[in-house]
Amino acid sequence: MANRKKKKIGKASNRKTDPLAWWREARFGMFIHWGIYAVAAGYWKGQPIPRLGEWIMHHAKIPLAEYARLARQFNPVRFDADAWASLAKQAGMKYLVITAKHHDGFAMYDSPCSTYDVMDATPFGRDPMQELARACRKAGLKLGFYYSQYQDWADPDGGSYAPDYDPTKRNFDRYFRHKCIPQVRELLTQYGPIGLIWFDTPGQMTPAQSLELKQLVHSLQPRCLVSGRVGNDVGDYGSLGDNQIPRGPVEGDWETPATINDTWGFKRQDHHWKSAGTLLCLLADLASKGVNYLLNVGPTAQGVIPAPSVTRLREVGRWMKVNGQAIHGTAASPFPYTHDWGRITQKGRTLYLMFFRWPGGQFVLHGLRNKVHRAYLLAGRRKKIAITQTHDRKLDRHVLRLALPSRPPDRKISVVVLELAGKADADPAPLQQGDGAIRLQTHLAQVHCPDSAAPITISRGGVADYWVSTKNSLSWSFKVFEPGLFRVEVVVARAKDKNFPSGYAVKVTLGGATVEGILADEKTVQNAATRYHPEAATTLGKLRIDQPGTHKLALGLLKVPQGDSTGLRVTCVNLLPTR
Ligand code: FHN
Repeated sequence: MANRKKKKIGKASNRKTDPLAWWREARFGMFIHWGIYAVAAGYWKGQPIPRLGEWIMHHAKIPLAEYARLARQFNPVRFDADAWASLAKQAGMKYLVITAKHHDGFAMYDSPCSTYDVMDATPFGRDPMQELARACRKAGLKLGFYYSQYQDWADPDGGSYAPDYDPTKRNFDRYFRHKCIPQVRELLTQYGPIGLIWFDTPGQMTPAQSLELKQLVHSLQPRCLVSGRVGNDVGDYGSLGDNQIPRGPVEGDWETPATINDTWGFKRQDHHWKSAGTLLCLLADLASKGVNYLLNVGPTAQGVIPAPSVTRLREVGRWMKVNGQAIHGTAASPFPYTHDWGRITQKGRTLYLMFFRWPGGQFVLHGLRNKVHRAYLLAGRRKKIAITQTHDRKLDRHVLRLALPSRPPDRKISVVVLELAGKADADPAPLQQGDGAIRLQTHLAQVHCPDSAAPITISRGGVADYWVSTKNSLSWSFKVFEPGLFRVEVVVARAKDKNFPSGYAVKVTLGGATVEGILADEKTVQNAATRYHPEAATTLGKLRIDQPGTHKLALGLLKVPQGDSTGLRVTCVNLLPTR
């Protein structure tokens, strides 16, 4: 994940002067991973090769000369640039980013500085990037090129993530000057205006090299954006991790690249397609946090986007046709936390409530301080919804009640539009929600680190990272409206390629009472966001809150299992009403 400087969220973009304006408005784009790896399609010498399709050369340890022979079989006669652009458009996507060169080093366009490209090495004889550039212009989509600037497995000096890669035996700068820079120049001079260059995996590039690339792009096309993965914090916008869903709003301009099944490049054996409903939840979730969704398809070696991707994108498009205004041009939710029933975006004086689960009947939203002039459903006949608003001064409790129809107007995500008297103003404190639950997310916690040698850091994704000291703790202040007995649940995230942390003992203190216990993966959290970043919840016990008002909860660490260096990765503490 690339870091970058923080910028203000929800900033007004001036379309003419701000090169990021179109990108912020877009919110949704199509990623395309297409290369000669699609010929192998996840198999090598008859054997299925695990993990990502576009990494087959690396994972199956294929010698370059053998891998290069795939090019001779690459003849995508069914490739139709207009059909791809029109599918992206139908899905409600506003930009398209395609792999011009991935880590395998093979250029999917006519590259004058290399013969390892689609024109010289394949029987195809057409430049797909030229055709896509034309198709995107016609369809009104921005076109971006993915370019692997560091990894190049075909160049003797290119970078690699292979365990035996020895930078002292290679001259990366020679590759950088003889291949990378000339190819980036080609991409920006051969295809007309380019929306962005999507660099990836900067590896061991120096700040000077990253900056040189960025300046090259801007010198050739001043309005072309440079993705954060150019490295060393110099990109025009940031890229979160692959398939990463942050827990709360992310400050600045960010995008999540994501897969529609599990691979990026086509794999015959990957049938793990996300449903259109899941894709829409992810789109709404990211938009509610101010993050763009760059959703990938992996076309076959014949040039066809797999049918399951097409079906799903068309379904997404049907929803976007009716509800797209809740996504395009929106900013993150005014609430700093997520709601259990769905997600919120805002635009001007309008709020969009996107319901993943339709509550039907009376729906209660806490903490909206504005007067709501009008509420209506986006789907169907934009039916008006009756509103009641109250404010309890003593508790500073703002309640909005909506009288919703019993049946959801949309089978996937139903959207309720709220027209407000002014710009949305939400109580920033964590609040007890309409369903009685209190969800205390880590990104809203106060961090206490008396042991400054091992501080807890909260990641941009909203996870407590490297929490290994029993002297340190987290706490939250929150408002309770309906006191009672609550079940205390602690949710933790699993670190990449690791098991759930086991053996961590924690303590929750609320008022004078405490509950403690050892965290286990007793209940995995199932939602659209946890597929690649699993979470598990442990119930520690029950605690009573007697009075309405502001309360404070502290989470302490009692014991760290021996030999664990990952630390406790807490994402949330839930107080769930119980008897
Ligand atoms: O290694 C690549 C991977 O193949 C794919 O291109 C993704 C897309 O974001 N980026 C890299 C890993 O983060």
